[in-house]
Amino acid sequence: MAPILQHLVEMTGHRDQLRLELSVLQTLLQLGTDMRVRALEFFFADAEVMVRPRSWSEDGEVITSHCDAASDPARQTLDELPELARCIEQKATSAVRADAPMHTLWLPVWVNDKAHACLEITQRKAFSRQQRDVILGVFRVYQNYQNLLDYSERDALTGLHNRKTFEEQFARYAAPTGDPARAKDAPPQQWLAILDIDHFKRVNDEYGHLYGDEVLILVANLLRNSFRAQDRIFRFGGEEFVVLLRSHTEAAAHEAFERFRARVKQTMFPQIGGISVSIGYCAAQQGAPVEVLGRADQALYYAKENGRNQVHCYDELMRQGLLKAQIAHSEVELF
Ligand code: GH3
Ligand code: MG
Ligand code: MG
Repeated sequence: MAPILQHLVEMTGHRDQLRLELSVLQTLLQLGTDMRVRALEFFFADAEVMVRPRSWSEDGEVITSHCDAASDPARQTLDELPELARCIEQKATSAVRADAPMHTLWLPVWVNDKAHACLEITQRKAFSRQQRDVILGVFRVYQNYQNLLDYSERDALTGLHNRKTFEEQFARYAAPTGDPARAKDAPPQQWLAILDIDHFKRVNDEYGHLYGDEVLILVANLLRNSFRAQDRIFRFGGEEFVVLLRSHTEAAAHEAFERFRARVKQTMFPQIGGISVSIGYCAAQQGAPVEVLGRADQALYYAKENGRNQVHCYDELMRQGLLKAQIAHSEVELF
């Protein structure tokens, strides 16, 4: 089989966005000599669009960054790459820069009118027509496949990540970030929260399933607008959502979840009026995903048992001895 076909077969065999990205870079590397490729990630920081390399080629190998986007020393503003900035603004499919002796080709990855990432190819000679055609062909296969993968990872109603993707993202997200030897400050801690809409069954019973669905979509939008781009939000099923949040302190994590709770409480939902959410969260560093989820769930259960519309931290409840008391109580009831 021709090497390029072999690479395409390998590329479309992946079920994970990051491996797919590494694989497309590896494929592109076959299309020229003396070529360098990078996958750039776009993100917001300090009200500016930033760019940073997420993975790149080095001596023919493709490697990926272990840095958090927001604290990546290799980050720069999009304005520092004016050709690319113009391309994004015009929603164009590609941009080039001939900065002798180097030639650069950028291919933004568009998803629903938004560019989240961009492939960058740099080489010493100008891109020939034929070379560009092949590169664009590979890129289109990549983009189609990526869209398909993205679709399978999202919940159809809210567009949030679904439960299927949680474990994989948890492993990547909860792992320590950056090189601790190089980091000036300690990396932020990870927190996991489970959010559950209070008395949601009543919404369905009183107004019907379609109105219930509308509430779920609006709550998902509130979630997207309330947390930062580097936080991860999932719809876990029904009216339950999970947030993976980065924060240096428990107090700051609490504040973020509390702000969200208050925001839901203040929101008027069409026809239905007000609703509320209960939130349980815990530190996410220790244990398998199921153990961490179990701890957050205990804190959520405590919130539900104590009047709903509140935020509780598992670690704090343990410090206060409140969860032990509750478990002992339920054991008495059980037996
Ligand atoms: P609590 O405060 O204890 O959480 O009460 P609740 O009524 O929210 O809890 P319960 O788990 O009993 O009810 C959840 C309801 O969510 C039941 C189910 O019909 C509804 N539900 C689950 N998925 C969907 C969905 O996709 N759309 C709609 N409209 N309703 C859903
Ligand atoms: Mg529930
Ligand atoms: Mg509920």
